[in-house]
Amino acid sequence: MTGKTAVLVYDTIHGRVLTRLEEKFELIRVRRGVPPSISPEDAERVKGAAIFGAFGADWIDLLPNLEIIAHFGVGYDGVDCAAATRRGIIVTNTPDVLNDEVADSAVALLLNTIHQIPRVERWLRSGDWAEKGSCPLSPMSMKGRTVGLYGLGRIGIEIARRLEPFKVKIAYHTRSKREGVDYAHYPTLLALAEAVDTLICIVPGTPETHKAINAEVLKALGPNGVFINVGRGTSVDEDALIEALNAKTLAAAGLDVFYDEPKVPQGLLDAENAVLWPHIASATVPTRDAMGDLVVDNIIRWFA
Ligand code: NAP
Ligand code: 8YV
Repeated sequence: MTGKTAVLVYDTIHGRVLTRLEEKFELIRVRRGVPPSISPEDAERVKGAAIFGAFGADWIDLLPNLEIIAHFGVGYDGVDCAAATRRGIIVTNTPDVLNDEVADSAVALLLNTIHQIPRVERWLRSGDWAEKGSCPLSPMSMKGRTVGLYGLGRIGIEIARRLEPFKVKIAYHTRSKREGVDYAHYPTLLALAEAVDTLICIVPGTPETHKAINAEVLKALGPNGVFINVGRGTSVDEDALIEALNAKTLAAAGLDVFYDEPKVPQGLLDAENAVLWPHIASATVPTRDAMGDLVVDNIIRWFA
């Protein structure tokens, strides 16, 4: 016991969070992804929690004096907010500081997918270029595309702005039309998918967006269609996506996020027309440090 306020942290949280929290708080480190495990004495002392991903009622109910859950990441989809709200526990997240990084990554993933960059790099590294000659062409191009954004919030708008110089048409679907933009707004996701050939998902994971990107939406993109996901994997019916990729009713997909991370279905791993990233859209040291600082600042401000 140190006399300092005790904060529970996942042992694998970004290092900057640990370093900065240690300066002011007593850290109670727990393992992520296992059933909750903490001594009753420690549980009693915990007043704050710095977490990422899942933090359910099983944890919240164990901590009688918890005041704040500071989530490392945008949104609250892993946190049982209903359980937190019942207890009057504040929940914070880390928006804005990663907008540019995630938007850059979204454009990179789109280009990687359309130009089949992982495949062409394998062609060079395997020696095929020297042995077999020029590598087979990508059937897809950015030229003439209409890009639909499912979500036009803090990150969505940054993606849209970055796409303008590519001379593509831009449209979007959100529940409320966004003020101050000229992009075409569609009232439903299906109407958007019918109007575009490229769909970028950047909505939060909520019950409303759960598996919203289904067989019908994917089919509407057409055989030249490209689907990019930098939002949440829970927004996608992955079985339908695998079927569309295999049947080539969809040309390609670029995915940074998956339904049940870190598990990636074999059907996606086997799909040559999919580019797969391990949830790294915000993963640079400067951006993760900025997210970590926001987690710590939220906790410091709360206890101040
Ligand atoms: P944001 O500013 O809250 O924007 C969310 C957008 O989604 C808004 O345009 C919102 O518009 C729309 N939306 C929400 N629910 C919707 C629904 N049911 N139907 C249609 N549109 C809906 O959030 P953000 O900061 O841009 O972040 C978006 C999400 O990206 C985060 O919640 C997180 O899940 C994900 N993310 C992923 C990474 C990564 O590493 N891959 C990094 C950061 C964030 P309306 O409210 O008008 O519908
Ligand atoms: C992180 C993210 O990878 O901020 C988010 O919402 O999805 C990513 O920036 C994640 O939060 C780290 O666990």
